[in-house]
Amino acid sequence: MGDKGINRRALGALAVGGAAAASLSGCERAGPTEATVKSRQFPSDFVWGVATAAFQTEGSPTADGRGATIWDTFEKLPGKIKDGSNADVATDSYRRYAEDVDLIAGAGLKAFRFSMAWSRVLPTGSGTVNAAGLDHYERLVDACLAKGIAPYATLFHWDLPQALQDKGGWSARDTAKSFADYAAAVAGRMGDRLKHFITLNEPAVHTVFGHVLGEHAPGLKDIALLGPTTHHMNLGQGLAIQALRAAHGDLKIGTTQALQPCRPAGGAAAFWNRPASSGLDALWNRAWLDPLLKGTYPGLMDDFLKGHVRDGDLKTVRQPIDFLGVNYYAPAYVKLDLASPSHIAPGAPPKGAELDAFGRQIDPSGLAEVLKMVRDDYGNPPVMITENGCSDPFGNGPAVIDDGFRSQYLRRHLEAVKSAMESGSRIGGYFTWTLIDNWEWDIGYTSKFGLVAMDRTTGVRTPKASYAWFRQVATTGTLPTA
Ligand code: IFM
Repeated sequence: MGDKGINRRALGALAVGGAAAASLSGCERAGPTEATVKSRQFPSDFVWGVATAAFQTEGSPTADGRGATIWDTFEKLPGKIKDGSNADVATDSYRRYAEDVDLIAGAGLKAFRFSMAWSRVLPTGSGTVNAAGLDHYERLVDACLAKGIAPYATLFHWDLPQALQDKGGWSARDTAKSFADYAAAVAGRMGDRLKHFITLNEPAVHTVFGHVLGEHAPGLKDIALLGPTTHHMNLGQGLAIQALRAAHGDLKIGTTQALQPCRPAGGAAAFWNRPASSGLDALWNRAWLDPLLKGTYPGLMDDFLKGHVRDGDLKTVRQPIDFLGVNYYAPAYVKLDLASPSHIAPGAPPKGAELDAFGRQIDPSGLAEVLKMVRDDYGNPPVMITENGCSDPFGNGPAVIDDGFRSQYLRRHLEAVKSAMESGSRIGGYFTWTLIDNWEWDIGYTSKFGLVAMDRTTGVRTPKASYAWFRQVATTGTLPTA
């Protein structure tokens, strides 16, 4: 590893080491993970909601002139999706959106975070707007408003139009401009009613898993794409925020980042793992937060970004936002690996750690840690928790309806949220992931995160125990003790 801590070679090795991560054992013991709260009562204006994404739920991939996306292409490649499935039906929410909205209202929730499929609005990513695609989202927005639910629309949740990918995707600078045009088309049509926008969802995941590891669409494995993809997504976000504000001055605009504390495997004593964890922190967390909130990139990214950042870009990227969306599931562990050329690789959670279905540590203290980072390192911006939740154990079996484990996961993470608020974090809401068991990207239907189960033959929806639990929390604003 060079003196910059992480470089192209280093990240390449991290990618290679990814698959082996689960089998490596940590050498420190799991520490305490729970937060303590002074009061279990959330403020009366705290926003309770649920989050979904277009590709994972809508189905109807060619309806009303929708163009192909990179996930339509990727899911059909042999061996890419764990259960060989595709999202052609998913939760059928393009057609059954009104039922979904009824379920959200039935849970007493006042906000719905969904994403729009760029290729429904602009089938080839740029150029002519498809009015029929916008009609669908207008119907969805109106259905929410009619039930007193605030719609929060994410503009990009990984389903890039294939036509743009054919021209280089996010590694091409022009995609940033097309993204702003798409944002303007949406706001121009419905910004009079749709007041909450989220520009990007978890761009770090899309960049690393889609362009470096090849495990997500577009399925590329090229470390040289890390810099341009990161920068053009940041640039596109800046241009889109400008376009949204130009369309309607009263919009509330945020971005959603997958924040993870990056911890050296083996704990603080394993000081040799620290440069690796700082490197991951730079490209995973700070390459998105720093340019947006400070107008700079972390120095550890210099090697990747060389030649891609033009004069004036960082001014465009640094736009005022109304809230920072934080998605949190688990901390990341990183270790020095002398067997790899770069000496870095993913590490394992500490021994004895409680693990989720993905083999990651269930650790609410990681959420507290990223919220503290946002508070202390980034000027304490308003935050919305835009995703948090857990999956059933993986498999093709039926969903677990009596899912007390999910309510416990949510309760423990909500305690971390409340505790952070008591320490000064400006957190305005919490969206759980997700409403209905849906299509979980490269692992298909084997993972189930929903408050509601779905029969994939009939489409019939069955609320789980966690649905009633979350309703109780959302309608009273009070966290139960167990
Ligand atoms: O399903 C995903 C979502 O699309 C992005 N955030 C994490 C979720 C669970 O893995």
